[in-house]
Amino acid sequence: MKIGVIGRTNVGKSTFFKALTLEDVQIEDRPFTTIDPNHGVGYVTIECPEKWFKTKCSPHNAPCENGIRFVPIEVIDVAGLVPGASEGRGLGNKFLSDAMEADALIEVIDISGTTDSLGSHTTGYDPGKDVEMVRDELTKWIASIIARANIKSGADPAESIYKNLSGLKFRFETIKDAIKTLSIKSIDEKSTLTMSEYILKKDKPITVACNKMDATHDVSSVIKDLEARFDYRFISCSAAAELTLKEAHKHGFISYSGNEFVPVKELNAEQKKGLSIIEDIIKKHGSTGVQDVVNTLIFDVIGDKVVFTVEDEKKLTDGRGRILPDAFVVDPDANPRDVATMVHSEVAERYKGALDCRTGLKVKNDEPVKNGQVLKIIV
Ligand SMILES: Nc1nc2c(ncn2[C@@H]2O[C@H](COP(=O)(O)OP(=O)(O)OP(=O)(O)O)[C@@H](O)[C@H]2O)c(=O)[nH]1
Ligand SMILES: [Mg+2]
Repeated sequence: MKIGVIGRTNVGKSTFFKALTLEDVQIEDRPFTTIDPNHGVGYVTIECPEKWFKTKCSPHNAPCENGIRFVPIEVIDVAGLVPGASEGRGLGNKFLSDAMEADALIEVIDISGTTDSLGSHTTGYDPGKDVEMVRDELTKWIASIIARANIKSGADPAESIYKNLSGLKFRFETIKDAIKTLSIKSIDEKSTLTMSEYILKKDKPITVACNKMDATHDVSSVIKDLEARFDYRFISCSAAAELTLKEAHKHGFISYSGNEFVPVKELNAEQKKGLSIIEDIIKKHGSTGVQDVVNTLIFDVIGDKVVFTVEDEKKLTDGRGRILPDAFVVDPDANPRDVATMVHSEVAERYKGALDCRTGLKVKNDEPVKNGQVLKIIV
């Protein structure tokens, strides 16, 4: 699973990315700070099954903090876009192909309305304009690639279009579905646009991170307005607040887990003041929202699941005696055999079945696994 962080320039994409990955990236209050994409590892979170099993985990691939497991996912932060990007304006459409490396997208918008369509300072800017712009630029750009497909008479149009879109991680099935469902008969301006919309919706699910909520007067009415206008999930967040807390935690000033933090070192007046502002944000909104954006995208919008795997169903250990060591993000329809493939190709080859460690019962080989399930793969 790879998530792309996209959006108009100067909305806080790199701040959001850094808050997830703690990679050292450039953040500045000006347009086009990011040019080349940044790659890192972020996490989706889920309750650790240790509590249910009344044990204590010893994680391997997915760290655990206060009963919350952090399951790794790849994240890319790309250059920002401006209106006309699909035709080369701003940093052009290179960023668009960088973003298509991802299986799903977090679109960051600035709900404080203090930056305009070109990323310059303003007041009262409507963030919905950016949602429209990003949707239109992505759609037009993909449509222009579909339009270049060289469909020879008698050939399967899906194959030519798929070939043209290669590297952008669209599925062949989706392209075939689009042609059938939309009854596409010819490649023209209208058909390429509707096809582009269809395949983007299916293969690049989006959740919108409504960033800078700390600088926004009435967050809920902005979100309500956006929800009435667009068919996306909108989650408010403050990437800057999350980044401050993660860095303070990393450097041993505070302990931050879940939606709470406590100082663990004597703090100076400036640090205390900064943290008290963030405390107010959390009191008002429940959290900084950053992790909620990721979890909403993974679990609610895509429907992916997290599955834990063990070798010994009684001790819940792997071959090295680590308790509940590994967790994987799997597709919505992944079955136990697919989970075995994620553990190791060798495990998949020797796969004989799987046990649900909570019930002790065998699970069906062709049924989708459940979120939070602990499986022993029988080999
Ligand atoms: N108030 C507030 N400011 C933020 C927040 N997140 C980011 N910013 C500020 O927004 C400005 C732009 O941040 P970046 O992360 O560089 O934005 P970007 O979208 O990556 O910008 P480009 O790469 O230039 O497209 C910086 O001054 C950040 O400190 C937030 O949650 N609240
Ligand atoms: Mg950036």
